[in-house]
Amino acid sequence: MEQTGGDALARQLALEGVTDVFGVPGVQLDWAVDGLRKMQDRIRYLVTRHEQATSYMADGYARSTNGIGVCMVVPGPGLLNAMAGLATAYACNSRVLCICACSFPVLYVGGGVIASSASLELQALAEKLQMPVVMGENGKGAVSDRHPLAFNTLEGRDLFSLADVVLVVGSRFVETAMGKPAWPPDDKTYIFINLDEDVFGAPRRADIAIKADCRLALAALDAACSKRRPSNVDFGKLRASAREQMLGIEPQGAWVRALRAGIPDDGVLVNELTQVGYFARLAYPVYQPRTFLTPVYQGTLGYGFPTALGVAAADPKRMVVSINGDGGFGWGLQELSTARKYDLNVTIVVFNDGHFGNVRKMQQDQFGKEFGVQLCNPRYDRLAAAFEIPYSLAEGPADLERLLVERASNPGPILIEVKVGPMPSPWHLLRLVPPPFAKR
Ligand SMILES: Cc1ncc(C[n+]2csc(CCOP(=O)(O)OP(=O)(O)O)c2C)c(N)n1
Ligand SMILES: [Mg+2]
Repeated sequence: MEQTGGDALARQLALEGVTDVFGVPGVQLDWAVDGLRKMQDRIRYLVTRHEQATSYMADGYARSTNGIGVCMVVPGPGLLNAMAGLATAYACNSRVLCICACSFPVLYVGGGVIASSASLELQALAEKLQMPVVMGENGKGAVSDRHPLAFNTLEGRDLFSLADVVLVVGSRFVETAMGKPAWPPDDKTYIFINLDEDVFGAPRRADIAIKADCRLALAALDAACSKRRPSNVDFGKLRASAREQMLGIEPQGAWVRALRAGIPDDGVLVNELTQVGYFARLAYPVYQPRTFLTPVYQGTLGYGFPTALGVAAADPKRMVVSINGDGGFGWGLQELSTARKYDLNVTIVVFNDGHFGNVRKMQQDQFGKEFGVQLCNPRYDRLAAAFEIPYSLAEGPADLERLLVERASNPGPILIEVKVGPMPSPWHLLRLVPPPFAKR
C-alpha cells in the first residue's frame, strides 16, 4: 500500500513516543489527520473548539509530564490562533511541538535540468506532487510551456510569494548582476539539488542541500513520494495577471508571437541582447528542451549569430533562427562567409533601429540625453548579396511569420532585415524579483 506524507508523519510521531496530539483539522491537514486515524491505536487525536486551546493544552501536557506536547493546526489563521500558547510555551522552555501544514511547494528549475536531460523525471515529479514548475531563463523548455504546471518567472513572482517550500533544481538561483539570490531568503524551506555544491551557500540559503545529478535526484524523489492533490491556488487568475502586465510591451510582443508562430516546436531560437530578445526571455513559449539558447547572466552581446551557426552545423534539418540587433550583429557579420561556405541552415533576423537601442533607452531614461549610441550600418541587402546569401525585408510581424514558414521548404542561410524604432522597456517584468533599477 502507498505511504502518504500523513502516514509518514503519524508513524514518526509514534516512533518518537508521542501518544497525544491536540488539534483542529482543515483542508491542509487532511492527509495528516488521515495518518492519525490509521494510527489511532497508538496516538490519541484530541480536537479542541479553537486553535488557541491546542497549544495551551500541549503546553500543560508537556510541563506536567515532561513529555512532548504536540499540537497540529492549519497554516495562516490557525497558526496565528495558536501563537499565544506557543509564545507562552517558548517563554517557559516547555517542550511543545507545533505541526503546521507545508501546504504549497514550488519547483524552480535552471539549465542543469536540461544539461542532465531530466525533463521526463521533472515532469513526473511535478505531476505527482502537483507542484508548479517555474522555469528560469536557462531552464526554459525543461517542461513544455503547454503543460498546465509550467510557469514563467513573472508568474513565478506570485507562486513564490504563496510557496512555503521551494525546490531549486539545477540552478545557481542567483541574480548575478546584483550578486543577490533570485528570491530573497525568507521563511520558506529551500531545498537545493545541484551537482555543484557552490550553489548551496551564500548569498542563498539552502535548508536542505542535495549534491546530485538532477535526473537521478528527481527520479529518486519521485520514487520516494506519493501522489498529492492539486493545491487550491488559482493558476488561471495568476496567469491572467501576468498576461495583463505583459500587454503594454509592444511592438516586442507582436514580433515574439510572429517568431513563435513561424518556428516549429523543435526549431531552435538563439536569443540575443536586443529589444525583442529581452522580451522573448519571458514571452516566447518553449515546448522542448534545448530549443531556446541564451547567454544568460554573461549578457554576451554578439554571441548569438556564431552560436546559431554551431547549432546549424550540428543538425542541417533543424530550423535555427538567430535574432540580432544591428549592433550585436556587427560582432559576427564576417561569419556570413562561414554560413555560405558550409551552406548552414540558419535564418538570421536583424532588428535594425540604427542604434545600440537598449543603451540609448537607458541613457534617455537615466540622463535625459543620448551619447555614443548611433550606428552606421551597412545596407543589409547588399551585405547579403556580397556573400551570395538570400535577403528579405520583413515589413511587419505577419510578414516575418510568413518568411519563417517558407523556410521549411527552402533551407540554407538567409538574412531577414526588420526595420524598427524605439521600444518600451520590459525590464521591470523580467526577473523573479523586480530589480530596484527597473523602470518603465
Ligand atoms: C560583449 C559586449 N559588449 C557590450 C555590451 C553592452 N551592450 C549590451 S546591449 C548593447 C547594444 C545592443 O544594441 P543592438 O544589438 O543594436 O540591439 P538593440 O538594443 O538596438 O535592439 C550593448 C553595447 C555587452 N552586453 N556585451
Ligand atoms: Mg539596435
